[in-house]
Order: sequence, then C-alpha cells, then structure tokens
Amino acid sequence: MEQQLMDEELPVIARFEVRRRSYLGPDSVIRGRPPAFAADASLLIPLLHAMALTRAFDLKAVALQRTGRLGTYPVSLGEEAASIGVASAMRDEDVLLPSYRNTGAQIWRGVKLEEILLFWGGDERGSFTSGPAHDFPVCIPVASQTTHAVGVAYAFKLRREPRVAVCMCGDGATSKGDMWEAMNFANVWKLPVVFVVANNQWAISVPLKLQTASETLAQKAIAAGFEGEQVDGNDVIAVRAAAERAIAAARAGGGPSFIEAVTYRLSDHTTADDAARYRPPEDVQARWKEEPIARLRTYLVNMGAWGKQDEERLSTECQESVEAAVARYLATRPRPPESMFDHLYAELPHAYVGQRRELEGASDA
Ligand SMILES: Cc1ncc(C[n+]2csc(CCOP(=O)(O)OP(=O)(O)O)c2C)c(N)n1
Ligand SMILES: [Mg+2]
Repeated sequence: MEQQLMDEELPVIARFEVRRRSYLGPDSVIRGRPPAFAADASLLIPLLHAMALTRAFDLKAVALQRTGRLGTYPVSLGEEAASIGVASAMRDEDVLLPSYRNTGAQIWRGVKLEEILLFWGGDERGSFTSGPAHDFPVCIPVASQTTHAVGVAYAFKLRREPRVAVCMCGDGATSKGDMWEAMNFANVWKLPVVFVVANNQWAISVPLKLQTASETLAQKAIAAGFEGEQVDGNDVIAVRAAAERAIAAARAGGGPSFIEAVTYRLSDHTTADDAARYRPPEDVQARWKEEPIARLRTYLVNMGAWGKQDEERLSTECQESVEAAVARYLATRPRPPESMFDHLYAELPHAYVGQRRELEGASDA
C-alpha cells in the first residue's frame, strides 16, 4: 500500500500575491518608478485644486448642516486623493457609481457644488446633475452599487462599447454579500468594471479589525479569480496610476480589477456622528501627518511649481466657488408638494389624481 502523504507534502496547487503601490510618501518624497505624469506639474496642479476645493466644500457643508440648512452630510476629509485620483483616470464616457463619500469624484466629473448641496438638502433634483448623465447618483445603501456596476459593465460588453464602470465603496462594503456576488459575476463574465474600495479604517464606529480578519481587502478579489492591488490611498499619484492601469485593462477586455486604497477617515462618519466617543482624538491627530493635500502641495513646492501666491490664489478661488454655490443653493425654491407624485408612475393611478389636485395650489412655494 502506498504511504499516505503528510499534510505538508501535499502539492501546492495555487499561490496568490497582493502588491502594494505607493510613490509619493507622507514626506512628499517620490520613491519607486512612478508614471511620467508624476513629473508633470500641469497635470498635478488640477489634482491639488480639486482636492482643495473638495475640502473647502466639505467644511462649508458641515457649517450649513450645523445651522439647519443641510441634511446629514458625510465629510471626506483626508480621503480626497482616493476620489480624485480615481475620477481623474476615467474618461467621460465611463460610468462612475459613487458612494456617499466620493464628493471629490463627483466634482471632478463636473457635478456642480450646488447640485451636491441640493442632494444633501433632501432635494432629488441634486441627483440630476451637470456631470455625465450616465453617471449614477450617490449610493447610500452600502455595497448596492457593486451589483449596479456589474449590470452597467454587462451592458457595455453586450453592446461592445469600450467603456468601463467604476464602482467606489468603503471597507464596510467588503463584508456585504452584494459585493461578493458582484465580484463573482464580474469575472465569470469578464466585465469591464473596476471596484475601488476606500479603506478608511472605519465603518461608522466599527474599526477594520472587527470588520474583517483578512490581511488585506485587496485579496477579496482573488477568490473571484481576479487581481486585487493595494495602494496608498493618500498618495494621489499612486491612486491615479492604479486606476489608469485597471481602467485601461478593463477597456481592453481584460476583465475586472479591485483597488484597495488605504486611507483614513479624519472626520466623524457623518454630521450625525461623534467619533470622539469611539476613537481617541490623539489617534486621529497622528494621522494628519499622512493626509493627501499637504503631501502633494509640498511635492509641488519642492519641484518649484508651487508657491505662496499660488496657494493664496487657490484658497481664494475655492472659497469663492463654494460661497457662490451656497448662495445658488439657498436661493433654490423648494419643489411644490404635489411634485411627490411625479416620476413614480408612467400614468398616475386614479387614487392619487385627486390627492395631487388637492395639493396643487396648497403650497406658497
Ligand atoms: C445596506 C446598508 N446597511 C447599513 C447602512 C448604514 N450605514 C451607513 S454607512 C455605514 C458604514 C459604511 O462603512 P464603509 O463601507 O467603510 O464606508 P465609509 O462610511 O467608511 O466611507 C453603514 C453601516 C447602510 N447605509 N446600508
Ligand atoms: Mg470605511
């Protein structure tokens, strides 16, 4: 009788690796071999601009919420590079499926600041944006956009369109069944979809180590048979490079990829949260050393491409854009109450016709 193999003598039939991409460190020094755009200030300055505008907008949105002029708002403080690095790698014809924390990506795609305010002010007209009409509205139900993205990518494949669905979500989303189902079929059907997970270490008050025992989130793609890469999510150069590569591969028929952008949520979860109740402020303070905006700014300064005057001009421009958008938002009249019946049915059922008529003229708006 043949001798039984010891467990450690069994043949290894598969091995997997997860790579990590980072170029611009917290010290603003470049390491490794970044793509050519890392040396091109004319491409980097718009990234800095968009990140600064996102931050100025967030700050103002919180002030509006605190004074009763906006609903609950999710700040993306510290995570601007993840949104903008990815959005800047997309083409107009690609489709963005954002989470609620991708304000920066929306801004990059051309959504107006007042439209974002309308959305968070509870006005659905904020989902009808000046950005590409095919982009999806902000997704609040965690991970549900992952399955939508697979549907979008399936349509691209069916129609033979060289377009890519770019789906953004958080670390918490990787624990949802939807995400697994989406990733599974994305690769069974070799669809042009890129899953980007901003791993900001928290899902409201749940820290990453209680979320998953996985060493990385990127490896979750491996079970579905495709590549997962981890990237320094506060290094906008690395995020953009990773997204460019994944999007190009998807467009060329290479199927899905997964990018885990490691970052840190410097703010409360939303304006309805008080993170000081579950994480020490000193921990958050320590993370400020890694935030993405100062990192890129110092790099540009060291390149001789950015100075004090540029910074002052940028700050004034951001301030002015935000203030002007807030004025337009506040001047937008609410929709009349009877509009709640619109867009629900192709033909309004009889029972509602009377109710709609009753409300007409009842509003002083
Ligand atoms: C399906 C679903 N369950 C629960 C919630 C409530 N909820 C809102 S945000 C959130 C945490 C999400 O964390 P993560 O995916 O890491 O994204 P982050 O907020 O950190 O960007 C939860 C549980 C929700 N919006 N949708
Ligand atoms: Mg999170």
